[in-house]
Order: sequence, then C-alpha cells, then structure tokens
Amino acid sequence: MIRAEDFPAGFVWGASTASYQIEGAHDVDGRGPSIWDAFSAEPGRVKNGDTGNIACDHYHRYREDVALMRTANFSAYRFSVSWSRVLPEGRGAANAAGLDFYDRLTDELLAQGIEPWLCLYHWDLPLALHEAGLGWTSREIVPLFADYAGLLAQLLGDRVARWATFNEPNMFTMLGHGAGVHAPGLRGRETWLDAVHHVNLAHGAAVRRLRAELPAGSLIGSVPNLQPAVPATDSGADREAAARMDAVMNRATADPVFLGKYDPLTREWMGDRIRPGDEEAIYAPLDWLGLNHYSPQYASAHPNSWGFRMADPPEGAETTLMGWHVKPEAFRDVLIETSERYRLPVYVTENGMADDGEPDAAGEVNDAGRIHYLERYLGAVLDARAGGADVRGYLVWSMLDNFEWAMGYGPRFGIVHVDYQTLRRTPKASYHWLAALAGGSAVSGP
Ligand code: IFM
Repeated sequence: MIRAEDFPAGFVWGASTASYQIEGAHDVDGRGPSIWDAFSAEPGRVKNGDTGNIACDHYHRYREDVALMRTANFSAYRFSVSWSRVLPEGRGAANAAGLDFYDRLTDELLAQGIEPWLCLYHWDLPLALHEAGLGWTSREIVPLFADYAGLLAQLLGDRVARWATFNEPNMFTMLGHGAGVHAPGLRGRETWLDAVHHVNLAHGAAVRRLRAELPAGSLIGSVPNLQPAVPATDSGADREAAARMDAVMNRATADPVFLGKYDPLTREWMGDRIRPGDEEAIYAPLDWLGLNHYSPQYASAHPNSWGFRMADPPEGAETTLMGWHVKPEAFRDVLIETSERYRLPVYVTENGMADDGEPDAAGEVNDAGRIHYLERYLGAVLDARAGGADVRGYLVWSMLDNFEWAMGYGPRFGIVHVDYQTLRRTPKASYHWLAALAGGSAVSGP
C-alpha cells in the first residue's frame, strides 16, 4: 500500500500535458499551423487519419480542466506552449490572441492554487519554420528559439516560476528526424544528429535568454526521457548494442545539457558538427531536471549505421497497450542514476500507462490496471528516495486522454477519460486514487 505520509512534506503532486495533444482550436484566434498539423493531414501518417484539430478542446475548456486539477489536490500542472499559436510564423510578429490564452490559463491555475510549470517545446514546431528550411536540422533555428523563449518570459515571467526548455529532446529528434514516424517525417542518421546538436544549442541559448528576462529565483530546467538501454541477450554484441543505444537515446541530449560534455561515442558520431565553443554554449547551469520514464528499452546488435536495433521485451514480460515493459525496478534505478549523475533536484514529469478503458454502464471508468501500475511506480519513487535519489515530485502522464501522436486517439493515457465525440470529461478511478494520495489520505490498491 502506498501512503501519503511516506512522501515528504512539500512533495509535489500534479499532471502533465502537451499543447498539440490536448488544445485543439487549430485554426482559432490566429494560430499558425505546426508540423503536426501538416503531418497528421498526410494520409497514412497517423492511425485512423486522426488529427489534433479538436483534440480535447482544452483551448476552450481549460477552466473545467483546471477545476479537475484542483479537485485532484494537485499543486502543479506542466503544460507546453504551442509556438505557432503565439508566433504563427515561428518568428516575427506575435499573435496577441494566442499569448492571451496562456495568460488566462496561467491566471486560472494560480487562482486555483496550482503552480504553472511551462514547457517551451513539446514537439509542435511552427510549420512556417520547417518550410523555410529553419527546422531542427538547421543551426539557424537556435536564435529563433531563444527569441521565442524571451517572448514568453516577458509575458509570463511575473507569474510562472518554473520553466522547462524541451520535452524529451531525445524522443522527438529520433522519431521525427531519424525514424521518420513523427513530424516532420525525416529519416536518416545525419538529419537525426543535426537535430540533436541544434536542439542542444537551442536549449543553451534559451536558458541564457530566460535567465536574462526572468526574475531572480525563477527555476529553469529541461525534461529528458531516460530509459535504461538493456541488452536483449547477454552476448557481447548485444551489450555493445545497448551501450550504443544508451549513447544516442539517453546521453546525446542529456549529457551536454546537464554536464556540459558529449559522451565519447556521441562526440565521434557528431564529428565536425561540434564547433569550438559549442559545448560551452549548450551548457548553462540549471535548477531542476524533469524526468520522463515509462519502461526500459531493449537493444540487439544489427549491422545498420548505428550498430543496434530496438528489440522486444523478454518473453512473458508484462507489457502495456503500447508494448512497453512494466518494470518499476528500472524506474527506481534510473531515478537513482539520474540524481547521482546530474546532481539536480529531480521531478518525475511524465509516467503512466495507456489503456483503452471506456465508461461502464454506471458511467464509471474503472482503470484498475492503471492504479496497479501507479502504485508500483510510486513505490519505485519511494525506493529511489530511500536509495538516495533527490526526487521531489510526481506529475502523472496524463491529465486527460489525448492525441497520442502517430497512434491517434487509440491509447488512452489520461486519469480523466475524454469522450472525443462529446468532449465530456469523466474522472477515472485512478484520478480518485491519485487525488486521495495528493490530498494526504492513505490509499490502498485496487
Ligand atoms: O504522449 C507522449 C508524450 O507526448 C511524450 N512522452 C510519452 C507520452 C506517451 O507516449
């Protein structure tokens, strides 16, 4: 049984979301398109042809959603800003109506006693930048991202105290610029490495701009997704494959940002992309680290340009709807390692599981599987703390069922069910379970 009193006073409870996954209102109030609007409009890119056009319509229903956060006893909410809603061209003239949305959302959160945690980038690059050749494969994006950060700091710096630059830079560079299965659909090793280095540089430039614009005491961090790379077998070749996977999937975007140095393997792959002074430009001391984690990943040797490929979890392993291995011990280990390696306060900014549960005849969503998952993963947080990890909060992914990128609306990650026809919100059993925990009552499992 997980008990509220096992967590220290001040432990932060909350939820995370992302702009394109929940906002909808894709063509409202002057928002410009993002690469995800274009990608999801291309036949065959997203399951069932789903798009984020309406999503959860959070843009119009944010007050109802914030009220649900309050009754969940959450003290923090991490959201991301849609860059093309506030800068429809990605640069140049700002869109006052788009800025106003984040202004209202921030005020509503504060009015309900919830800290706004703002993430600058959760994957929805303005399409205009991509079309102008100024996406992540271009080094010219670096000052544009810093300007975007500065704009938001000027607008919200008086009320938003906690900022993150990127959500899962490792994932969107790989999925969108290497594997080609996410927007903007680029495939290849060179575009992947280009994107990684430019995202790292953009992080450093944005942190400096935020520091210059924000009041003293503002807390700036970044949000990697760290998944232990595990060899599929005990062979030397698979162990080597896992080391390579770890370098490109975990270290390439985290080490330069949190330590100021690329690891040797990534440095070799980057070659002359790394110009003199780049590592110094990437590194800017941070105040916190947001850790997203779902499962370990498995690697086996393969004669491609990386020397590895993704392998399935071990035979018989418990997996979620996404095929991800449920292994809380891996979460404990990664929390301890992250805390030790990067020496920053760690907040879990995403963790959770997908199911496809619908309301029953009584209108209730009894997601016992999710509660069981959360119970074990929160147990891992406690184990990590006991093992010395400085973990200070847990924000579940996700507040609402939402647009799960290339998988569309199939997998449901929310603690609140969303009926995509009526947009009605139904708090699930896991919502009530987490609310009891966040509110300080002891809760037992399902
Ligand atoms: O939905 C995503 C989120 O956008 C980034 N982290 C993983 C989640 C589940 O796949």
